[in-house]
Amino acid sequence: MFVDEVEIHIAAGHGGRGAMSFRREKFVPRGGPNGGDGGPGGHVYLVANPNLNTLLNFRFQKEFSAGRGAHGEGSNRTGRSGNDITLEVPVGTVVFERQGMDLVQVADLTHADERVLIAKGGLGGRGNATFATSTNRAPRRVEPGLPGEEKDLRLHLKLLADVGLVGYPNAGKSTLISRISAAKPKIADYPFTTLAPNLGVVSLSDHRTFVVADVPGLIEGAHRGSGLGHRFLSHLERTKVLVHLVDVSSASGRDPVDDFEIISRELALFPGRDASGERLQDKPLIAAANKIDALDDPSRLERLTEHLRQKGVPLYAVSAATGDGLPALLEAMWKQVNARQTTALESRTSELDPRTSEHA
Ligand SMILES: Nc1nc2c(ncn2[C@@H]2O[C@H](COP(=O)(O)OP(=O)(O)OP(=O)(O)O)[C@@H](O)[C@H]2O)c(=O)[nH]1
Ligand SMILES: [Mg+2]
Repeated sequence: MFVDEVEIHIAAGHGGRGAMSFRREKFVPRGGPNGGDGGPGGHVYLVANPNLNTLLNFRFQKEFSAGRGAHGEGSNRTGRSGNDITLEVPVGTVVFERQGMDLVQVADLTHADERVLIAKGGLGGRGNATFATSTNRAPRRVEPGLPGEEKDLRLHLKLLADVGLVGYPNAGKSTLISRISAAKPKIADYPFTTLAPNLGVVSLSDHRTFVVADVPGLIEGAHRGSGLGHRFLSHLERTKVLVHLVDVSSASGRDPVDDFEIISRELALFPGRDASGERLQDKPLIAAANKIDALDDPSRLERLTEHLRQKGVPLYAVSAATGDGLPALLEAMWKQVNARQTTALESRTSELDPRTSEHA
């Protein structure tokens, strides 16, 4: 089951108390203080596991605590440290912390095996040995351990893909991803076959690879919650390019130009933005006229071609079923993905390079 939003409570461990103790040895009448420090409490970590693709586990368990630090002991023994705990989340998990009425983003795990310290354990208290001075050789002072951090977190999985496939249900999105990658999503001749996003890796010649996401189909009124609504579009927020699949066979019973316009409107009404403030409708768009193997009425494709020419949207005629036209579509996807990778890299290097700074 695909779960992309959960709320959990985490608690790091309390530090142990410092010990009050005095040396007791035969024939030594008044031994000095030897109470050790309390051990520190365990931390809570999050780590991105590339083999996970859902937050499902957090449906069943929502409370997590790291171990307490043990109390200090005599003979200057420091208490044992509390055990750390590490919670595994899928790559693409964004972490928010509830702070009063606000949710504040505190982490974004975008790389495999990325690890963040999310709640710190409390320090152990000092034992009485630490407080001995030349004037107070028998201190009776110890410190309690400090509490560990506790947090209410909301985990939101936003898949990381380069290309997002959008379109009406039944347009052939899952067929396409199964054809161009190793993904094996369910494919069937009825709407809303796909109920959760699928990711697939596309490999082209010369070690060129990119990740494609297939999300459940959209219908008119998705922004008001019709069909599966906008719910899964947040998984496209971080894509670089959108590919809009339009069924041009007559079997859809709809007009391809209307389909294109209706879905484009729904995309424009999606309020989500990526980290740079970009909305779905601002992303580069490629259109694909699908099912040309079943194109019984060529005028349907001609009208769509003319409509998109006027709008300046590139269109590729393909058949996800037979593979016709797919090499050109994949090259077009790669070109856009690569162009945006380069721009992202350039802007990052110019931030770092003092020569390109305005103040230089
Ligand atoms: N003739 C033909 N049929 C296709 C083609 N692509 C997909 N289909 C058929 O169209 C139907 C729907 O395909 P899917 O890939 O499940 O469509 P989808 O867009 O993923 O649909 P949802 O998951 O419901 O949004 C299936 O019966 C496919 O076999 C194509 O290029 N030609
Ligand atoms: Mg599907």
